[in-house]
Amino acid sequence: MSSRTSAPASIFILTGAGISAESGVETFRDKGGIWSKVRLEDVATPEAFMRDPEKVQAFYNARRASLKEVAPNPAHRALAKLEADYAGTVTLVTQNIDDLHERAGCRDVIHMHGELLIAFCAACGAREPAREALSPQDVCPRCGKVGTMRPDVVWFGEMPYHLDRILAALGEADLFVSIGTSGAVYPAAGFVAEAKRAGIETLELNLEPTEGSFQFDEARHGLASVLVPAFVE
Ligand code: BV8
Repeated sequence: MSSRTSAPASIFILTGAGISAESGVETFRDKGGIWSKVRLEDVATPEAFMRDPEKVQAFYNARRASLKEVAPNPAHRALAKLEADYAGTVTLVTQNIDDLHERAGCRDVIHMHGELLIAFCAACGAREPAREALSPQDVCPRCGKVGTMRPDVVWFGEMPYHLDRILAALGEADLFVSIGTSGAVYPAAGFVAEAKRAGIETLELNLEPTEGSFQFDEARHGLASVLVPAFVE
């Protein structure tokens, strides 16, 4: 790890939309980002899905389809290399619902906000691969209900996935690294404070300073495709 004298035993990494930006995946809160074009209340809440499932499915169908046109960038590949080569523990938690970490070769990615390529039945909890568009007319292959299949993503007001595993790993880490996230969405935005409370070293890698930068021991600013490989070297 650059600029470190002794390598930490356990690294906890949190990634956000910024790590996929140079792959061509839109971020949310940057200028021209997703939330400047559509209100999150209209597409990313359980209430929006109840009100207008066509609109919500169309929003996620378009994002799922666009995954076919993107590929992992050097930042994703650097983290895959870190996971493969590092002697200590690497925990990779992402807020992203794309599959670019996996396509770069990461084997254990914790998707705390779910995954675009999985469909979830709101009635029986069945999970199915979702490579193509979903529709409000879809039938759940397990329980047979119509209109209950939704993208397996965590909407605002819903509980993020794998929080027990995430918080346990954070508690055992020596270094917390936040990559390409504005730190605007909780509970992920609270991980840095959690890490500080636990006495863990903290590092932010982001294009520009965020509102939470002051909470980190160190913040490096620039492109993820440059900062992340440099960090891993
Ligand atoms: C919950 C998924 C109960 C699907 C998304 C206080 C405490 C706890 C909760 C709350 C709280 N206050 C409010 C809440 C509720 C709410 C919340 O946080 N609201 C915010 C708006 C205030 N949270 C929830 O509802 C969550 N559930 O709280 O449950 C609970 C309570 C206690 C403890 C546990 C649980 C559920 C949140 C899940 C929301 N789902 N979407 C989808 O993708 O459509 S959120 C959405 O934002 C994204 O999905 C993404 O995952 C998330 C984070 O965004 P970022 O990844 O950070 O992206 P952003 O655009 O903001 O930033 C990109 C950054 O990259 C920028 O800084 C930019 O400079 C940088 N960048 C750009 N290019 C590059 C780059 N960096 C490097 N290189 C580049 N090239």
